[in-house]
Amino acid sequence: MKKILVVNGPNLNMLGIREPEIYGGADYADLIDMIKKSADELGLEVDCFQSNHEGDIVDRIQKAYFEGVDGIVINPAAYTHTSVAILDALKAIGIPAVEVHISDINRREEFRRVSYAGMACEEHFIGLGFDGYIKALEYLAAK
Ligand code: CA2
Repeated sequence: MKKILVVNGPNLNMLGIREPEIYGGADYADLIDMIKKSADELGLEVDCFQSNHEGDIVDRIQKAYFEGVDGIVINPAAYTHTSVAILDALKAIGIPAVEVHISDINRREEFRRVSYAGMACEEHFIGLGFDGYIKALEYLAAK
C-alpha cells in the first residue's frame, strides 16, 4: 500500500471560519474526512499533518524520508510564497510531491503568484477547492 503524507500550512486549521467566498464554507475537519475517505477508496495509506510553524513543516517533510513515504500532497498556505526552507526540504528528500491550493493563487494578489514549494512539485492542482486534494491523491495513486 502506498504511503502518502498530506501537509497543510498555516491557518488552514481555521477553514470555514472566515472568507467562505475564497475558501468555501467547509472546515478543516471536513477536509480531513474527505481526504481519508478518498485515500481509502484509492487504496492509499494517508497521514495528514497541519502546522502553523515553518520549521515544524520542514521537520515533518524530512521525517517522511525516513518513514519511506511514497508521495506528498502539500498546501504550504502562506509559506508557499515565502519559504525557501520548505522548497529545500522537498528537494532534499526527493519524494514525488504535488502542490495544492484551494483558491486560484494566480488570480489573487500579485504576491501570491510566486510559489517556492511549487518549484519542487511535479504536479499542481490550483483553484479547484477541496477537489484539488482528491486530484493530487489520484495523481499519486496512478504513478
Ligand atoms: O488557496 C490556498 O489553498 C492557499 O494556500 C490558502 C492560504 C493562502 O495564504 C495562500 O495564498 C493560498 C491561506 C490559508 C487559510 O487562510 C484562512 C483565512 C481566513 C479564514 C480561514 C483560513
